[in-house]
Amino acid sequence: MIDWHRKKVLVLGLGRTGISMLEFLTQAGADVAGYDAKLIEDTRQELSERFQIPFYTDNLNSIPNFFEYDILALSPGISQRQPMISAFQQAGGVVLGDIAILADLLQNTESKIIAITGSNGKTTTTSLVEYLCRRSGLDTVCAGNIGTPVLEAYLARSGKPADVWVLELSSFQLETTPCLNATVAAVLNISEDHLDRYDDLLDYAHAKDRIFCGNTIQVLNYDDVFCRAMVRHGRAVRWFSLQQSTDFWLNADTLYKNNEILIAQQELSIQGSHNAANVLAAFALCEAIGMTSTELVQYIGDFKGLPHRVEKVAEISGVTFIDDSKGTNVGATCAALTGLSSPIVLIAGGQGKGQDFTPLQKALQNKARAVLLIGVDAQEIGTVLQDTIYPVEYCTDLPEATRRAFKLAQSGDIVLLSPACASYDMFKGYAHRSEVFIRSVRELQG
Ligand code: UMA
Ligand code: ADP
Repeated sequence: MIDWHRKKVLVLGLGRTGISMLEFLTQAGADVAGYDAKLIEDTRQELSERFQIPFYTDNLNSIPNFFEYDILALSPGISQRQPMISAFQQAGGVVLGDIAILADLLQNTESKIIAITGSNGKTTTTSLVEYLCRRSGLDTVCAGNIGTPVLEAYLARSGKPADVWVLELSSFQLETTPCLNATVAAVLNISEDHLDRYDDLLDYAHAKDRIFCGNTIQVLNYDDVFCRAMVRHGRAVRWFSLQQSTDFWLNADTLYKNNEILIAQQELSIQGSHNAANVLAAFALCEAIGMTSTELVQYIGDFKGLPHRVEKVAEISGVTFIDDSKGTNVGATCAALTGLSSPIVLIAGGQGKGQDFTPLQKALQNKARAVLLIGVDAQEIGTVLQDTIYPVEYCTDLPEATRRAFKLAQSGDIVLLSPACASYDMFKGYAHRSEVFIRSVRELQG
């Protein structure tokens, strides 16, 4: 285990993850300092009172004796490819993140780790696994990209060991995790996301593949070419598929384990084939830590979906309004469109993160009544939807787009908010974007 006592550690980024690292590291006796590119005076004062350590802001190169730290502890929002950070590494310094610190704490303990990544379906699958573990009576901690930083969760237990840690991990978090040593881990799928941070799709897929470091059982999507390439020599692998007979698969609206029927898709409360894939992956993960298919099938029907993910929010004059604000990349929006059958007025746009929007053409074909675009990268989406037979219009904000969508929709249609983009150009986050959408829909009702 890492001996933190008197280690000189600089924590980079003072959001929720950074604060949890400060808390853990100061308690562990490290000699800590903190940095955030945007540290306002009030926050600095608050943090200084709480931690009594030095805090820095502005540029990394303004930090005194930067190269004399032993370790840089990075928040996920900060890329280790920033020149100062890669220079630090090249000079022999260690760079790691909160997941690496947790992995170190849990090694040689009895706790199992179930880790989940992928471009889409992470939060749903993580919540499914957490739910199934809890229902089967396991003392379960769920943390990571889903919202609670892992060290915040660790400290909250005051040293009490858990049976299982269920971790949702982003590519950002995996970049700074040399070896997780999970009991079992899944990569659900790989499609374009975060290309403003990675060189290309392969570079992004490599970051996700790090989840398998250690003697970890691999759960992989047989339908995804990137996942198929992630099989590691000598490892146990559990495949799931919506197309092929594999370990866990879907055939004629029924979920199977090899040749054994598990459950009919219609008995699941969560809709769409993408959610069937999430359930198959969750089953494979839970079985790998010893749960039986009988208990998994017994519990799964009661799992309700999560908000902001293809969630019906209202019906007005025969038009159904669906909130998929969590559809923050092209793959997610395509999955949402594929799962819905009525004519759709799609509201999309926001921060495009360098994605190729072309797959939307096919997903919208024979389905779109109209497309309404908002946000900084609206034009980029509009460009790939030129020459379509349905109208593509630009709106100044989400309330205007919602009103216009209702005008264009006919009875029986769906108005779908599934932006294929991040929200930060116009909103505080995807939940805020949902709020604005739902408020706009309520005004239409009024
Ligand atoms: N900052 C810098 N320099 C930079 C960038 C950021 O100093 O170059 C500072 C910011 O000023 C800010 C702080 O870093 O004060 C924010 O740190 P952070 O962006 O790492 O955010 P946290 O609050 O610690 O939240 C992070 C995850 N955020 C990101 O990965 C961007 C949360 O995932 C996660 O829930 C949380 O840790 C707990 O693990 C959010 C997310 O958007 C939901 N994830 C992406 C996704 O799902 O697509 C990957
Ligand atoms: P993540 O945490 O990876 O963003 P979520 O479970 O929050 O994933 O789902 C986000 C969106 O991605 C959903 O609104 C849905 O449109 C889409 N989605 C969910 N699961 C899948 C999947 N397995 N494959 C493709 N798209 C999916």
